[in-house]
Amino acid sequence: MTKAEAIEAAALNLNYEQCGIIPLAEIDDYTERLNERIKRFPETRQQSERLYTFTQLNRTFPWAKSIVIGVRRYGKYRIPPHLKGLIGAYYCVDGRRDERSPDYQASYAFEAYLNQQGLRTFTERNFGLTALRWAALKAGLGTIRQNNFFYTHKSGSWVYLEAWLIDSELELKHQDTQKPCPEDCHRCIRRCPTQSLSEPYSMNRSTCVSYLTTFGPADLCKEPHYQEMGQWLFGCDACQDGCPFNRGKWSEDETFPGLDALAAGISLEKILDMDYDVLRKVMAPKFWYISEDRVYKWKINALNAMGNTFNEGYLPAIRKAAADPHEAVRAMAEWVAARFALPALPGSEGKGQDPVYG
Ligand code: B12
Repeated sequence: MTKAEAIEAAALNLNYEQCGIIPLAEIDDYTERLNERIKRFPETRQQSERLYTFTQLNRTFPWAKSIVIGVRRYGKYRIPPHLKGLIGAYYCVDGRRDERSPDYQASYAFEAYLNQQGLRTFTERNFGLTALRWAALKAGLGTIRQNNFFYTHKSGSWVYLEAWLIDSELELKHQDTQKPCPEDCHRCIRRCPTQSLSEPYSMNRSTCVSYLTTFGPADLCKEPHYQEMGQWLFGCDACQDGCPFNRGKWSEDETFPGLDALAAGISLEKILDMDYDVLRKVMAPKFWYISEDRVYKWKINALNAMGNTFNEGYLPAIRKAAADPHEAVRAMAEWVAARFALPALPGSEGKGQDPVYG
């Protein structure tokens, strides 16, 4: 067994679905993908430009020689049914920071293995140290489909990716045999609620629901896509859910530690009622794209989702939110109440009919 094969065997032993190794410089043509994306959506330049650091890794890590890529299936966990369509599945079972997660533990165990082999390593577990889909494609571990997602034969797109730099010139590539997307299949594009995905192999990251519900604006009253965001509270899976290549690829065989207990406390109404301390101490560590100092965004998102239902059963919760300690939440509640064509809320006479933020 070669050293590269031994690394792969160790990864598979730790339940990685796949593992590959590519030379460091092979990632560099990702620059062209990024150039194309910025040219297509110049309004995303500022955010997208940060991703150039995913290439030319030898500048920051002169010792690094190769990239080890690991693919992990998350389409095996039971997602509480009432969270589907509200919270992106990846975020429900996110093992990047959750020490209880078997995936978190495997990631550290794999890195320890690499180090035991005398390899110097570096990784970045939050957002990845390089362009993970592009690296996995180069290693032949799967394919990238028109919705930009990386798919494996076994799990469809319900996989997430990890990468480590190592200081040894190793290579381990596979051959992917999946069929490409039929040219006339545009289901993912049709499914995208905001037309962020409007053409194959491209997307506008600033209008993606996943962005709008997380890092994006807290002030959804001004957000042109507030209606299309539908019920999504955190993340979005629309372009993956609609893909025929994902059919039958999710099997709920395992439970994710703590998810059922946490989910019992999550609904649109429960979020509106949630104490800020709970939002900071329970929600922020789990769903960490909304940081502790922005947790009021959860209430903004819940109000927006309620506003998109026109379910009058939500009115008491919306009225209560009009007295929330956070000003932006109060304003959002007023605005959503106005969408229900309600009379002005008590104490806000004259403001109820017009959206607060126009
Ligand atoms: C920035 C980022 C985001 C941003 C912007 C998304 C984006 N697509 O750029 C935001 C916050 C919106 C986001 C959201 C999500 N993300 Co994200 N994100 C990333 C990150 C950090 C970089 C992505 C990137 O390189 N973007 C730049 C553009 C240029 O690349 P791209 O969109 O991936 O497009 C590729 C294809 O178009 C391909 N390509 C172009 N032309 C052609 C032509 C052909 C023929 C082929 C084959 C390919 C091809 O080249 C591009 C390079 O890979 C990666 C982690 C990482 N370090 O790589 C995770 C990552 C892409 N995210 C991931 C996930 C799961 C999500 C969410 C599903 C979470 C959720 N449930 O809400 C959403 C989905 C949003 C969506 N519809 O894409 C996973 C995807 C796993 C997979 N199976 O593909 C990744 C890989 C993280 C991980 N550790 O696994 N994300």
